[in-house]
Amino acid sequence: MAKLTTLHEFIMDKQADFPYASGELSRLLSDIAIASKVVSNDVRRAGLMNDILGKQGNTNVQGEEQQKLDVIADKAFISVFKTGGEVCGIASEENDEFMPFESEFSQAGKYVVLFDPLDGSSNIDVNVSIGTIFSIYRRISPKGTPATKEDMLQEGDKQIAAGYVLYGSSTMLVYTTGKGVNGFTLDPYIGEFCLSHSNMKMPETGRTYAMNEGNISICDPGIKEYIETYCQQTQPGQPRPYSGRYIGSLVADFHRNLIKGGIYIYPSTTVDPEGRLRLLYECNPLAYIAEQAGGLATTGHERVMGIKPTELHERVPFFIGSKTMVEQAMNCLKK
Ligand code: AFP
Repeated sequence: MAKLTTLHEFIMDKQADFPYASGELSRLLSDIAIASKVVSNDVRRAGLMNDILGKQGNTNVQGEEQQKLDVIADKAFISVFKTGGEVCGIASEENDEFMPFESEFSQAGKYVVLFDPLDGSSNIDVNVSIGTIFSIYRRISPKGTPATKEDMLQEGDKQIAAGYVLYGSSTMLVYTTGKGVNGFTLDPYIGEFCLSHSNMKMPETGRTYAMNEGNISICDPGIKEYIETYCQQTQPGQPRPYSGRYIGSLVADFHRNLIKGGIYIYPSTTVDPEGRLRLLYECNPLAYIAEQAGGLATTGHERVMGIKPTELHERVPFFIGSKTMVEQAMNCLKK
């Protein structure tokens, strides 16, 4: 068997791509891998442990009911960020406010991390794939001071790195630092993420669409037109219409589309005029990965990563996936 490249080895090799790198980003990525192994272990045992599975008993700032695993994952990631020394503050989908770290040690860190500790939490109790999504920015505030809200509210274009961990049939970590996208599968025998998907490219088009079609009557008519015209009718030269696949965990739907080609749509609706997905914790990091892999991510009208955020928990309509499919959907909206 050929020798596997571990995530740690890969990160160290890639550090040479950034001539002035101090190693902090490399250490931060390694810390993320450690936290995700902890969360992966909890996810794998969830069905056996009453203290892991089920509702936490409170709602988060989005008004959504928190699951115990949401909180466990949130704490696991915050703990590695607080003790690593590279991060001066974080913002998480599970917390109302951003969290500047208090210690001098952390305030010397040059990065902030924004993350969704467990995306797709309504799938936890039914053993369906869920994931963690993260986004790393260089702080704007001076080193040695507490992190500020401005550090958190940066355009997606300013991301230094982004990625996700998918707790699926295997656990995978996929990330980019702006030089392509690479995926690592957790080998449970040795407890290491190993390179399994190098230089990932999203096919220019695909045959799968993911959308909560229960919302179709409360969307812009352009969405209905896109779904009916492009997805549900057999296209010239094709044997049948596209396949509809909606997991309800964005990270899992995105991962499938990244590998096989496809589109994920969460548009604005009359109930959620801004859409449902969070710009900072879900859309920007996946948009960075999509673009790095040759795909597109828009609100239906503009590039997601060009938006200047104004609020921590801001939502945007989201169209992400294979370039041609996203462009076709946007053309239908224009009409
Ligand atoms: P949760 O993490 O709160 O379950 O949200 C999941 C999510 O942000 C995204 O991962 C899903 O695709 C989408 O929301 C599901 O939303 P609907 O239930 O409205 O289809």
